[in-house]
Amino acid sequence: MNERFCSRFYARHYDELKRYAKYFGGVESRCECRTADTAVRELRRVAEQLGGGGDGRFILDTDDTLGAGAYRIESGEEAVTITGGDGNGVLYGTYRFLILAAGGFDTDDSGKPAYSLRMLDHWDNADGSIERGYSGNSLFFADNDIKYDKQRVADLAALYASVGINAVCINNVNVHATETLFITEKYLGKAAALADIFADCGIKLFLSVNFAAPAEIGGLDTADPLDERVRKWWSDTAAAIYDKVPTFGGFLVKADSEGRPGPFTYGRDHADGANMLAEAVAPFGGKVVWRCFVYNCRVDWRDRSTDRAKAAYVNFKPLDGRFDDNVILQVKNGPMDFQIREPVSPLLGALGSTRTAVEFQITQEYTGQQIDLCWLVPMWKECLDFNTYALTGGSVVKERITGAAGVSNVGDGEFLTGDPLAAANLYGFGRLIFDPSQSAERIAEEWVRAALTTEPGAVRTLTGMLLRSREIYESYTSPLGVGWMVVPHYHYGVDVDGYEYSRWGTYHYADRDGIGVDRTAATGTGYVKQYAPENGRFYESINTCPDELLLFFHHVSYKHVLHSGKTVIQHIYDSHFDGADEAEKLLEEWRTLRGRVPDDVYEEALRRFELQLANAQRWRDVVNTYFYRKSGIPDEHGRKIY
Ligand code: GCV
Repeated sequence: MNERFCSRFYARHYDELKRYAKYFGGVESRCECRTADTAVRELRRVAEQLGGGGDGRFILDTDDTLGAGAYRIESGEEAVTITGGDGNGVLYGTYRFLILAAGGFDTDDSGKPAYSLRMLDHWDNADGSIERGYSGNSLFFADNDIKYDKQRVADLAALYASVGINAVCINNVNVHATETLFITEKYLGKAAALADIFADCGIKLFLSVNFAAPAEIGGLDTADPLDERVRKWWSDTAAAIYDKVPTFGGFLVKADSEGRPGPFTYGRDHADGANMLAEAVAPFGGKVVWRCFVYNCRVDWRDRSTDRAKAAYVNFKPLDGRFDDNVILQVKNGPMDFQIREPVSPLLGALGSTRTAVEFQITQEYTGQQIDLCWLVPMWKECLDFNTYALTGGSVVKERITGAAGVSNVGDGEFLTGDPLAAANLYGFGRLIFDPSQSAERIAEEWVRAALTTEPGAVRTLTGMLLRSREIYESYTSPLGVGWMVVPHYHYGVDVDGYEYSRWGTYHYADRDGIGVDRTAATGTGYVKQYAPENGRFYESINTCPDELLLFFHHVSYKHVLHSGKTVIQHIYDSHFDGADEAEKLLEEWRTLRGRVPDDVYEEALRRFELQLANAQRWRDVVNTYFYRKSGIPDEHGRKIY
């Protein structure tokens, strides 16, 4: 039997779906498009899985007044009618019905995507490895080639569509030699076949491109974006791509970043670079998603005036308004690099005349690597709900962006997301960017019920674990927003000084008296000036800066008293003791779920909760010992510090 309904991602027992069996007698589609056809096939497959249906049926229809991607689900005695604003809406509505039904929710629902770009970025390499991947190897590549299991990719596309994703970039933004060739004749046929699988689910395929491709593979002596030969090369390349892949979405670009080539080499700026590519894909309706993760990764740690946090704003703010309409700037949620706690990037409030997408990292590079439980939706929500005060009215991040991209956390391992519970991050990302007004609680509960269990006690336990997990992870890792303190390059596990004397610009500046980075306008790097005054003033003053970001913005004494009433040093001790205790509680709670969630999920996650506890205890002991030795201040409660 052909299992689908997104394979094993959602309910595997189909118990709740059986309550709707009467509708699975047939599907009447009044739409003529491939995504609606996918919906028909999906419903038939579920019918088969349920062992047939009753006299009722599904009616699939479109009503373009609803808008692109929108859907409405209405149940009657005889039929469930799923109406989409277009074919994608029909498919989204179909999956929404199945998810809500599997989770035991009311299935009458409607929705409309908040953004036109809802993207997943894969950092997959042609050799099959995945940069910052914790779930096995690539689902798209192996042996320096585009090679994949058709069924698994089709399952993945269905899963992505089930949460409304409409764009996927399949290769790493760090484009190596083989991937540079993906835009050439040799690979385009294979890329086209992949794009076709995604197109069945309304998803456009993007490729990350190497900015220096005209010189590296095009036979030119330059990749200067203002050189006519270079522009022609990209235009011809785009035409060849669209000839083979008519549904192609466009290019994703990491330029002048961490060793990647870019327009700076030729004395040009990022608007010159992005617009050149935009012009090449524009005739075909393509887009250029251009990353703002541009910073100097070769700084001298002795130079206290440089500040990596300032880089994206410095590089892109002056270019506001110069980008073509089909360029979307992709801005990481924070100014540094996907740490567990960062302020919202000031660039997200600063680009009034440029299309912008926020970039979140679903793969848990710095947030537990799919070993430690860390559900990221609450963190992403904070970013989307942040008022930038950049304009009067409409200044909240979620109202200013035209899309969002997430760095995907999937791979070819037994569980698509490594840790089966990390699937909640993938689900949460899709749902949140489809409709950012939803609460984290609701999203967590939906995933738990659709994916694992509808037993009320277990749902409460699991939802609670997800909702607490980000703060637990934060409490035993680096304190009060200062970030890093991880094992260099690998980024899992504690190494307080791992990056302290390196070139990456990621410092905590701890000495015997205090810790933190002074980013104030008065005495520090001046980073706070990148915010609108309402936010800048708030962060500038040690009296109003929120505790959780204090060390991001200020260098303070260990004896500084937080709003919580604790000193900084006591907070460090307490949060690390508490964090390790909480990690132990997560393990204990998980143990109560034996036999109440699928066995394989239970065993796999159990192993990870045990590793998480060991990790949290090590962080606790290393961080507490480090700061005790630095400060010489004992723990008020006399607990064991080494
Ligand atoms: C794809 C961080 C990661 C890199 C990643 C980079 C980026 O620095 O450690 O692996 O490269 O971000 O977002 O480009």
